[in-house]
Amino acid sequence: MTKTLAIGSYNATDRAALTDAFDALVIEDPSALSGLSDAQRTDITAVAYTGHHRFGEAEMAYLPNLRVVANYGVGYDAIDVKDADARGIKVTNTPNVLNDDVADLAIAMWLMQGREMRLAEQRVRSGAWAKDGPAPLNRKLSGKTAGIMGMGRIGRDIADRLAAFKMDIHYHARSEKQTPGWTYHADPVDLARAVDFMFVALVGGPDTEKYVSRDVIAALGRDGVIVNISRGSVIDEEALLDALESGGIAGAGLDVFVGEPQVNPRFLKLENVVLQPHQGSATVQTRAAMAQLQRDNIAAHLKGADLLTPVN
Ligand code: 8YV
Repeated sequence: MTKTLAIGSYNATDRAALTDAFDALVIEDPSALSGLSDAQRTDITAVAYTGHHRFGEAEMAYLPNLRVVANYGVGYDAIDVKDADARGIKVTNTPNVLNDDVADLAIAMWLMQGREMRLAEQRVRSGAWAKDGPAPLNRKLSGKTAGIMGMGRIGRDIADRLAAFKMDIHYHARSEKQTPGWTYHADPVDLARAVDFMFVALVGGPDTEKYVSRDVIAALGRDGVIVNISRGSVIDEEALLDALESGGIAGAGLDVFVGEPQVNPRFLKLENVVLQPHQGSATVQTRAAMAQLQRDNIAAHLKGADLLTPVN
């Protein structure tokens, strides 16, 4: 019997790597735990987890000898770490290997929305450019003021990219960080008030639910653009939609949504939003690196060695 259970929807390459390396049992989502035999469940000591279904006490209770949950992704908000702690279960994630891709997409969405490239491309494709002339002028982006909400590894990589656009960089985090002269704001509303564009790079989970609140969105103002590459849950989505519909802010670039992959249909009617299908880390190279790091954590556990990237 195998000690490793893979839970979630893996691509063929990653699924084969898990079964080749660990003879892993694979189930599509945690609801299939109840279908495992007693012998299968008691043999499992490691879970390779991917996806956004909740994995907490109820799911852990099916696996009495579980010792490690190795998450595929840097965000592990689907996994209840408090429940894991209570059972002496370690949780690992896949930090750093995806920073560049996620930061690149944040900048791409900012440029696409800020320079209204989606509407401009429609003007070319529809023939309106030839028929009605050039698109209306849009606004200069370089040299303005950018705010990073959450100065972790990805937030820092976004800020480093923005420095190349000659931006005045401000940020909010739980505490002030060592930075090359960026302006710290202890309060998220103060940050929003001070910047033209806001990049949301917060850790998902209960502590950051709607952290980008209606007040934060209002403080960003009518010319503001919000870019979110973290989790849909960190923004008050109803407040964001109200502001986008009313002109309370100019636009947004969103790679993550509450209830994804189902997206609030109000977003689909908006012309001032760039919508992406949670593809921040979705390149061949980065997903391979994430999968390898997930497997390396499981291999370390099975050998009794130190885990590479524990979060608890
Ligand atoms: C992946 C992510 O889309 O790393 C994360 O937290 O959100 C992305 O890299 C996701 O984890 C894959 O399930």
